[in-house]
Amino acid sequence: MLPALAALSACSGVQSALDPAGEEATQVATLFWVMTVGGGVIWAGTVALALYASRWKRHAATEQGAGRLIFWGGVVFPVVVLTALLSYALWLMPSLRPFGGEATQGLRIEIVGNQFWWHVVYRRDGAEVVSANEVRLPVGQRVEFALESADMIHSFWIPALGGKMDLIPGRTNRLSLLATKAGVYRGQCAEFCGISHALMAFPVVVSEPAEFDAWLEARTRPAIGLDGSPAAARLFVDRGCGDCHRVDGTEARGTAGPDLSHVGSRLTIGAGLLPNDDETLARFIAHPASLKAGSRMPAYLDLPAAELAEIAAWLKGLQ
Ligand code: HEC
Ligand SMILES: [Cu+2]
Repeated sequence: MLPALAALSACSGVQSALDPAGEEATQVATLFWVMTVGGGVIWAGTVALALYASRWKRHAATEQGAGRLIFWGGVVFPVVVLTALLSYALWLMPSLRPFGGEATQGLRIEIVGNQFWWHVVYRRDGAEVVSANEVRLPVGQRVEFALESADMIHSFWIPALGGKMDLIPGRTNRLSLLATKAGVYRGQCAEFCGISHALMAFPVVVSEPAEFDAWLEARTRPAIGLDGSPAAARLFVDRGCGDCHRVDGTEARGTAGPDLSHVGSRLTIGAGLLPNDDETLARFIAHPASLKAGSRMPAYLDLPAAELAEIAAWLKGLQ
């Protein structure tokens, strides 16, 4: 009973393919239920027949009668049922991968998978907004994704919105999603890519188009809190953080790590690892690998606590 309950509790919530909030995910969920019910009916029929056979008083069946049973029950029935289920699945396939064009209203999101974080670029009407480890989408608008990888094969999967698609080095894969319900969901890398693969997730925020537009527009400018602490901004560059991270409006121009231009406004840090606040930021910066094995960011255990707190507070202020 308990394992069954535990299994079922995974069927709702922010990362469930059975609790769809997008057009593609709804089709996947429908396909799942049709296949499950179809399989269930056949299973029940088989069990009923087996029970019937085990209780059946022996009486001679004619060879003709047995032949008829085998023909209808063993050939016609499975062929009809399997053809129907397969045709239904094949009929759904083209609509599960609808592509771009004018239907996407010009919003394109490029995702680059890295061990173990996501580089995210929004493009619309020539504007470019760089972010990381979080995806924001307008509700009711089709969005096109271009998926690439910088190292391993990763897989981009937002179960509540649609099916998964691999990120393959040297290739650009395309995916399109239409979110139908506003809310906060969770995406996850779905292809083993190294020791912290399981910790390579990201929040997905689906909001009303006007809210999304305002959010995107604000991201085209340097963060509000950029001048909050000139000392911390200086430290960030002097300590080499800027060699790997970009912060719009400063000298920090690195690309080996996530863009931190508006990191303070993200829901999580470390790709869905921890809630985003001063304390978790400081912990992550001091020793990423103790929170996330194999993390490509070096430890900063030699950084004085006061400097660490100052940098963390400044980053949290980058809204
Ligand atoms: C050698 C490159 C490198 C340097 C130098 C570096 N980082 Fe990082 N940083 C990374 C990488 C790679 C990640 C992604 C780690 C992961 O999630 O696995 C990261 C992640 C982060 C994150 C979490 C970002 C997010 O989107 O959740 C913060 C915050 C951060 N670094 C701050 C700093 C600070 C502050 C410094 C300087 C004291 C610094 N980093 C120096 C490479 C670097
Ligand atoms: Cu992975």
